[in-house]
Amino acid sequence: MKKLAPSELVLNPDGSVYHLKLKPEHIGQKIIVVGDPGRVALISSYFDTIECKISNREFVTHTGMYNGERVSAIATGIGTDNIDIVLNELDALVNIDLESRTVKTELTSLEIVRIGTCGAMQKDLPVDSFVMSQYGFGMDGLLNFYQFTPDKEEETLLHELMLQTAYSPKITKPYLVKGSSKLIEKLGEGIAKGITATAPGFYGPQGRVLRLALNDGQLNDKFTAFQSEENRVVNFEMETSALYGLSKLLGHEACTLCVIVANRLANEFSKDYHPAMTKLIQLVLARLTSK
Ligand code: R1P
Ligand code: URA
Repeated sequence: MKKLAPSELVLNPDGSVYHLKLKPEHIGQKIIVVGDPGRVALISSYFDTIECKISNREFVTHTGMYNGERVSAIATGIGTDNIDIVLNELDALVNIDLESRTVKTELTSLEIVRIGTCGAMQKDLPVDSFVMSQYGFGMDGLLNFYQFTPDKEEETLLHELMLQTAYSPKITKPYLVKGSSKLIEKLGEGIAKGITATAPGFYGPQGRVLRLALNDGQLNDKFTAFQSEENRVVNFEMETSALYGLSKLLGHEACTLCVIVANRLANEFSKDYHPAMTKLIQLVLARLTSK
């Protein structure tokens, strides 16, 4: 069996994984990931008991019990580059024997739910309401570094999106990945759903013009107008495509739910999204741990 070199699987002197600073015993099988490190303490404030709090850089982890289940809340920081680190290190914690540095023969599948904030791309999705990502449309390019073969449904929807938006190769080579059907069904009742456009930035990549002109200033309008059967683009954020892509490749279940903090069509930003975030956290914890 191939032994992973210290330069490839990087461990700290205490045996923890390099960036997350976690050991296998520090995480549960149910994981909630958030961009904002401050959101982790809000999540763990609802745990029945807290077992450990570990942090390094922006990667803050609290693990505890909720409704009889072991749950970890982990901050990823912003962006798909950080998702590459978090997903690979989480997978190493469960699927690589860190002592022998070899991949285990029996693999573990994690349930990973992202609770984020986002900007809505449809008029009927108001600020402070919730939206779930059925698909992640990646404009970030991360998955292009890995061998990924989309299934027929993903391939068809990607083709349709690129066609209807006349997506320019000058921007990036996009990809599209479906979220976990199992988690979407378990967590999604009564929540608006659709395609999430994951951008490699908050400003230009999401069509925001402060002082710089864009290569395609019409892209947001084309996302809003896109329609394919019942599918439409519902929101912009910055992590879901990579989370879905890497989870699918590594054999984990993943889905994203967000509080809408901006409605780009109404030119509106939430006056205070924290009450809505608190509600979403409670809803996800209850549904994720329901038997
Ligand atoms: C941008 O403000 C950040 O907020 C969103 C985006 O995906 C990006 O990370 O999510 P989080 O609130 O989870 O960070
Ligand atoms: N997060 C984003 O990435 N975009 C928004 O518009 C709001 C939150």
